[in-house]
Amino acid sequence: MAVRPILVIPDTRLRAVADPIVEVDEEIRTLAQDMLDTMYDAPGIGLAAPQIGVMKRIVVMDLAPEGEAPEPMVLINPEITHFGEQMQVTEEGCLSIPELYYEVERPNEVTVSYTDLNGDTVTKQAEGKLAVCIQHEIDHLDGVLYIDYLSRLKRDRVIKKFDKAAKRAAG
Ligand code: K2U
Ligand code: ZN
Repeated sequence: MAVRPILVIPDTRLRAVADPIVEVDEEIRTLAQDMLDTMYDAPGIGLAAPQIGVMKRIVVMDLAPEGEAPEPMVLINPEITHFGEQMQVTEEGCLSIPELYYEVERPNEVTVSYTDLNGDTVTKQAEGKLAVCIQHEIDHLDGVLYIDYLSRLKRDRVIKKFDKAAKRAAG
């Protein structure tokens, strides 16, 4: 049980490619719980391991409506095996790019295959907000951030804002 610090851009670890997980052991189970604790504390509906500085291919999500029983999901080595034809535009945010929200266009439906905490392979079809979250989190495992889908002007404006804040914090 541990809430861990969430990295914020321009931390370079957010741009690295995470490593596959070879074995679902106690270390991975503890990491998954820490990620869920950190996500709920933020609060958020998803979190990828690189966002807490752990370069492993694992993401957590919980899209249960507020006030209802939590529905935690842990996806190890997730891969999208199919993208739907239809696109959807939704407003996205990111715990590593705090307090900014922009509209992003993504496929409305995906099929994702992953390993669960029991070590079993799961294949799941998702649409709507769950499909968005799955794509957003798996992007994090490849060093891709949702601002990369914005116009160059908007993206550069966001990067400049956080670069300036980082320089000020460094003194
Ligand atoms: O990866 C993250 O930074 C967690 C995001 C995941 C997410 C972003 C956009 C759309 C769906 C999921 C956080 O949950 S950001 C906070 C948030 C919460 C609800 C809806 C949108 C954004
Ligand atoms: Zn994010």
